[in-house]
Amino acid sequence: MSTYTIVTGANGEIGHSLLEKLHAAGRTIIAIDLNPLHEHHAAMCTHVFSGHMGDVTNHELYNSLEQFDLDEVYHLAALLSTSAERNPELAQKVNVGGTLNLLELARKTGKRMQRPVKFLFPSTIAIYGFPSLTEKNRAGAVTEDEYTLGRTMYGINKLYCEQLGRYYDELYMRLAPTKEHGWVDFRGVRFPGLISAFTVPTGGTSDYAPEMLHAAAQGKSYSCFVREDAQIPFMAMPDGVDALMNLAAAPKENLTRHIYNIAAFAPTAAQIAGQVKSLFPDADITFAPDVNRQAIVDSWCADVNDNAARNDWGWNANYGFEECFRDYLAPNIKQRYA
Ligand code: AKB
Repeated sequence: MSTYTIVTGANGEIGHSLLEKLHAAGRTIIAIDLNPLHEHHAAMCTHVFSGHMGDVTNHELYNSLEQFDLDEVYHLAALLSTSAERNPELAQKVNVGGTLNLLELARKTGKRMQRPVKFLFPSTIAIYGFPSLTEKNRAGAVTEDEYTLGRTMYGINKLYCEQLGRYYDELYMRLAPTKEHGWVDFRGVRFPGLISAFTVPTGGTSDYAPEMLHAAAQGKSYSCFVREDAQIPFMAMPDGVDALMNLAAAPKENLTRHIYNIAAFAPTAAQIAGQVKSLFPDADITFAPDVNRQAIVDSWCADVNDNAARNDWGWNANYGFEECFRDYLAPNIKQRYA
């Protein structure tokens, strides 16, 4: 009998790349998303739940999912930082409620199968919160346990879900007479801003980097909503997807924590614009900071320390800043808009 890999948010920008890599790795995939998958991606999955049945807050969905034996859950569905700030109640419902529903599904399935279900959780640099730019710049690359005082609804949602995952893995219903914890093997990475050659994200605050690039590739002008000196970490999409899959494959006994920072490069917005212009010399990029979105970016860390991921499961990004633009973005994005 098959065992399945669930991907929620399968139609999102991480979802597309993850489906391709999981499919190439021979997984039997159940895709879940509010929006129907394009034929190309749907063909990689044995089951696709979309519309009302693709809503991670809909309990009917879980009645249908309980029949499947599961190896892994990649729970990508979420409202990103800008969308969550515009609708905090919906963010709580989707980001926290949806995660709780998926953790419950994983726990019940693990208990039924008598082996843990791996739960891969994309957390974020938005869980960090700096009260001032001076403090952010002084801190430099932060470790997982410093400055975890997120200042957005999204960051706070994700930080809570990191703790919820740890609770399900280590402590769930510790007063029960039977063993209820340990049926979920909870692992996650804190993603920086991700840059894909194929998709443009929606609803995030790190979106200025991919927006700038995709606008230039299409010959459109772009007005950047943060200052030229705004700095947060970024990563090429293939590295982000590899990070999730490599963490999933790591032997549990090597892991010293549930949530890991992962780093690749940490450019300023002006440096990103410089790289975009080196690919598209006619790019028309101007800077018109939006005070509120700028404040969100200023509250996030300038960079992360990823020593734990390097030591525990051999994390290492394939693409540095220049390689990302030269070897991954340039060839793929030119082809995409050709
Ligand atoms: C966002 O901008 O909200 C996300 C993130 C940094 O997690 N891309």
